[in-house]
Amino acid sequence: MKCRVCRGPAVIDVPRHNANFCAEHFLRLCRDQTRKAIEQFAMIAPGERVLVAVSGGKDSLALWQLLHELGHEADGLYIGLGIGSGPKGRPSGDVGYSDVSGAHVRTFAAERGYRLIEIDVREEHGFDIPTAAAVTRRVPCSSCGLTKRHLFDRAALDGGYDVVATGHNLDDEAAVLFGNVLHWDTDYLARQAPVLPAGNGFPRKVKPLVRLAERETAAYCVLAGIDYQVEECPLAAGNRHLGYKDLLEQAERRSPGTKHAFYFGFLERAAELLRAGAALRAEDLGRCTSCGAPTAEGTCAFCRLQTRVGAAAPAGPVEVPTPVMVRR
Ligand code: Q46
Ligand code: ZN
Ligand code: ZN
Repeated sequence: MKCRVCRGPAVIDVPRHNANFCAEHFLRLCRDQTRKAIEQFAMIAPGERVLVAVSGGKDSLALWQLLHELGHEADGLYIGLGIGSGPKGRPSGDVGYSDVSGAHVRTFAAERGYRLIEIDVREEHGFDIPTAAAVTRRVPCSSCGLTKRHLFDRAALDGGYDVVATGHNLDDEAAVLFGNVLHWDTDYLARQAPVLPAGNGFPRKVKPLVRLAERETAAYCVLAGIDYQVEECPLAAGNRHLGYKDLLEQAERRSPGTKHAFYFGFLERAAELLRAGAALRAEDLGRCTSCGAPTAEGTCAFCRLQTRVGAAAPAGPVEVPTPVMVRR
């Protein structure tokens, strides 16, 4: 197996590019693909300040480093969601998913001298995601996604950032697209884009890793020496989104390039038509009477969640419903 670029020994094959790469040229490929996505979709202009949503997983840490390598000013925001661990004052040694994820992010940022902002939902807003899921009786990803979106938007606007970047990769986007197509969810399809423009009180949101597959971001981390949270979120097990990923992976194995053709074919041929049909973020939103965030109702969904969970948080251990669906 030889590197396509230098003919030296290759360390990874990339079937959809019909090529193998050595470590140096694979890392370069990842940088080039990220730069290409940023330019292709006009995600980030030179000199703009980027806030990267970092979870401690491979995609977000790879993204953070890639943005620095490409010369962008990128700070990280980590949100402690309180997943997989007990409340404050728990016995020492009870370290859960969120604690481990946070530790990876802190070490990563400290080693590279990147600026990290942290928000602990439990400390600052009085609830955690397992409790919110138990109180609302909805899948955890529902209150989790809502909470993350709200806090990222707010932190970006408060911090004067031009754009929020997330680590969604090609597999993520293809799987979400697959789910939305299966249900012909035209509202979600109209909003599925690698760039969501700023407006109506929301910052611009971009996904610079859409040209990289999940396997490639993992390989990037290994080859670039990035130590990431390898565990999946314990609340994600069994959701349909993961099932769609498996289905698409089977298709990809039979026919390399399927995911890319599916997702980029949608963006090139169908997305514009759907957007024209939906008034994307066109409705005039009011402002939340409690926190000032944009909302169509008097109080925003995050403030309603916070009030509801705060008023109804159970004293004992929480029972979390099994997740069945994730939408992003
Ligand atoms: S952290 Fe939150 Fe994810 Fe866990 S509860 Fe679902 S949305 S799966 S990216
Ligand atoms: Zn090479
Ligand atoms: Zn609010």
